[in-house]
Amino acid sequence: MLAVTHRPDHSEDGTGRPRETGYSRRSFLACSAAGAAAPFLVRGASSSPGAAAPPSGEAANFVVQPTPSRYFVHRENGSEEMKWGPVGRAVLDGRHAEYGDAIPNDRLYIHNRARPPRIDRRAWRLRLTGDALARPRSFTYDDLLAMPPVTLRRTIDCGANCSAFFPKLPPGGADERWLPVGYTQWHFGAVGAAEWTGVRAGDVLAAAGARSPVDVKFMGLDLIVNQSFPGGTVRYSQVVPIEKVLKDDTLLVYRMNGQDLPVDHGYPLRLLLSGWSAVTFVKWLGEIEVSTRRIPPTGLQTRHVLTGPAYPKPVPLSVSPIRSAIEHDPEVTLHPGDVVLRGRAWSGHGAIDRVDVSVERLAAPGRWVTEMPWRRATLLNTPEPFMWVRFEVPWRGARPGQYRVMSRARDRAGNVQPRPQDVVWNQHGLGYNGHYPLELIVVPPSDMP
Ligand SMILES: Nc1nc2c(c(=O)[nH]1)N[C@H]1C(S)=C(S)[C@@H](COP(=O)(O)O)O[C@H]1N2
Ligand SMILES: [Mo]
Repeated sequence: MLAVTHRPDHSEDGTGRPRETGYSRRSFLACSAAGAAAPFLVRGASSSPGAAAPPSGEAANFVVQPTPSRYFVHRENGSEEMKWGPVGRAVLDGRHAEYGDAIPNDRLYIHNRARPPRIDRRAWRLRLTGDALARPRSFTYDDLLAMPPVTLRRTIDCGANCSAFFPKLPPGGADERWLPVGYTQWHFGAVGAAEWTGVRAGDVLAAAGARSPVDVKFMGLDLIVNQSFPGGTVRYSQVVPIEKVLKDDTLLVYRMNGQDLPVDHGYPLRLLLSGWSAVTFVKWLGEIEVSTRRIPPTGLQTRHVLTGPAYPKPVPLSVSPIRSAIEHDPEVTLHPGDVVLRGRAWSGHGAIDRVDVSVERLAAPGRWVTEMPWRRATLLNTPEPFMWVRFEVPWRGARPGQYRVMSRARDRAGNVQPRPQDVVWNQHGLGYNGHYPLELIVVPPSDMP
């Protein structure tokens, strides 16, 4: 028997809110005060306009920008999931508009574990430190703007996207070691894509005179309250091997879809590692340590690993798995007749090669029968590496009923989304990429007045 009261020591649930210890007003204020003491911050996070400290007992809100419920599902504090319905709908806000390849800046999913630090970019500095640097130095925002800019179209996909679809326990049962960790239960929407502009990380390292670097540690300025770390707080950081850092498409990004990064997305500067899981895209960068030695992962990165009965030792999360999604919200109602199913597919291994879509019909409670066997979708634009591709498939003569729709993508490296029952379970719910069904309803238009 599993003791339900026991939880492993992972109080971090992916949102920065300790589960066991509670989130006291005092610890929130302590966090804000520490933030205000840092020289580059104008004010403590809690004093930002319209964001007073929460009344005691209530959780802090870690998201700054508005997240209207027609575009977002609130998953947890600091976890705002993108709704797929609007992405596929032609009419938005009464205007006739369509999403292009990119998700508009105010509609991209958000995954914050603390209130974003308030940063005055004139006072802000990016510090380059470490024993691999001949000329350790700081960069101003203008220093970075003066370097050659690079613009890339890239998907951004949370490692824990689709985590809600994992079985809560490993198939075949679990012992105490593998009790699941209560991270944010994302469905398909912890993903987006944008046009990112910034400078090459390699150019910045070169400007600081990097010699024989091995590992690079990217550190964010947000201060995360989490009682399972010494002092009860932790900074968001990621250690990345130099081979990845020096790739031409590894950027320090200051612009998203042609505009300054929004505060929630890392203003003024964030990391972009093409094809890697978005947990590595450190936001609100303040310091980069460049070392001639291996740097052990610290902080939350120690938990960004695949671990479970199928893993003899924990495997760090790096390359983002192949995934796809249909541009509908679950339970959405369609009308009978000819339907076009649209969606997007992406892979951290490279460009998408092919997508298939199938439809099943609920014939009796719990019994799904094939309505439309796997059918190859048309790709609506030329697949590019690390950028999602749009696809569509016709579903002719949809009859009233309850359905589930699945998409299954393949990339040019030959990776295919597995069947849900073949996805390898891991305790942190990372990397789920089975072709999971989206439930839809087809009903005739109502003739009620
Ligand atoms: N400093 C910092 N960087 C961070 C995070 C964070 O909490 N703090 N969250 C990470 C995670 S898990 C994801 S999925 C992405 C989310 O980026 P977005 O909010 O811009 O979509 O940022 C990553 N970078
Ligand atoms: Mo995430």
